[in-house]
Amino acid sequence: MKAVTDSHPKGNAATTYAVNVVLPCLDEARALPWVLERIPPGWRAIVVDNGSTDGSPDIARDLGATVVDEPRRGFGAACHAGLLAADADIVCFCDCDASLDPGLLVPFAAQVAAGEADLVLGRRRPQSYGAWPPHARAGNVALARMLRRRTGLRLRDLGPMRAARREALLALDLSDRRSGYPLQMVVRAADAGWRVRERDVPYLPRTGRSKVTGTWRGTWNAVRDMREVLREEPAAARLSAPLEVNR
Ligand SMILES: Nc1nc2c(ncn2[C@@H]2O[C@H](COP(=O)(O)OP(=O)(O)OP(=O)(O)O)[C@@H](O)[C@H]2O)c(=O)[nH]1
Ligand SMILES: [Mg+2]
Repeated sequence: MKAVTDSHPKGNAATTYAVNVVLPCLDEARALPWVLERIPPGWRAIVVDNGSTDGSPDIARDLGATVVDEPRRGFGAACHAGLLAADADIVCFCDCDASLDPGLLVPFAAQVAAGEADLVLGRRRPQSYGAWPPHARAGNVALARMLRRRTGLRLRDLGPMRAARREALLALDLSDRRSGYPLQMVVRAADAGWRVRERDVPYLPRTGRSKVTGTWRGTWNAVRDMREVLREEPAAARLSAPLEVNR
């Protein structure tokens, strides 16, 4: 695999690192060409097909992506299968519905590679009214508030676009396989003392039919999964639980 050479933002030393982009995909045939042509040169796109029936995996393969099959439904199941299949130093995540441009992940990966952050998140800035329905925005504000209460982290969004080191991500041992996965990643990262940073990214209306945010059922399921994650004991308490049993 090709690695990316980038000059270090604070000095002359060049840093070389490989990047994989995990793209969870459920019936995104119409969005895939737009998404895959924006993968930065030298990066590997890992499209995780989650049981599409619209030909998405063949389209992704034809466009040069690595395709991983994850038969178990769920956003988290798809993201995690991509993380397990990745082999680069740095792993990025991006939705596969053309609402976010994966080309914008370059500074995300650079910030992680330079050691300036452990997890970089894209703060979605809607470019038109239709890009982000009001109920989803309001839910996100409430979620950011709950996250702050739980972890002390002051984030303004919990978007799907992100970058971190692969080995560190694996060590978080994420267990959610549905809509709570992105939140669990941030909560566990905060508990582990990671430096979490946000960068603005334009948020565009998705291509194709809405499955989560634009539907009541999808939104309700997402809220339920995220509530579960916030109920989880902090990492320290989880790890010390067996000792307490032995006392
Ligand atoms: N909803 C859903 N999306 C999945 C699943 N597996 C993979 N995905 C992909 O995960 C990404 C995010 O899902 P989206 O359906 O865009 O969720 P969202 O952005 O909250 O809401 P909408 O764009 O309004 O549907 C997309 O690229 C999906 O194709 C799954 O089981 N359910
Ligand atoms: Mg979407």
